[in-house]
Amino acid sequence: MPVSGLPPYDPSNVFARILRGEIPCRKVAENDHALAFHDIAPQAPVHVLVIPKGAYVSLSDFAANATEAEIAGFWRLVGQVAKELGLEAGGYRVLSNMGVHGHQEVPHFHVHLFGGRPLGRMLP
Ligand code: D5M
Repeated sequence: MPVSGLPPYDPSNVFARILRGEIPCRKVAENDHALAFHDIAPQAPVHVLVIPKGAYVSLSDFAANATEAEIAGFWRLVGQVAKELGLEAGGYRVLSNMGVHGHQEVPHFHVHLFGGRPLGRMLP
């Protein structure tokens, strides 16, 4: 049972379809547990999405139900992508929208990785 307040995982969501190869993505990197690809509507010079390969509807679902290996693999890929895209020198931002109040649009857990310019102060 998801703990996010969102409906149960829907395998027809767009990120599940990307994982199954049914629709294309601009892949950046992947490992056994996670995939990173460019956002289709970038909000910064670098705007990458990192998603787990497992079926988790939200951050809360992932945090509660993913294995230690999945959690480690996911966050290692976030850090790896930031490094490989040259974001460590200037810095970057990682953000996850969760549920209705968080304005989550795609019901497969993901984080946004933004960088490539000063991002300003984050506002709610
Ligand atoms: O944001 C979901 C994000 O997913 C939003 O920035 C657009 C992006 N998106 C949606 N469809 C695609 C495809 N097909 N490729 C790449 N990026 C995509 P959130 O509000 O956090 O759920």
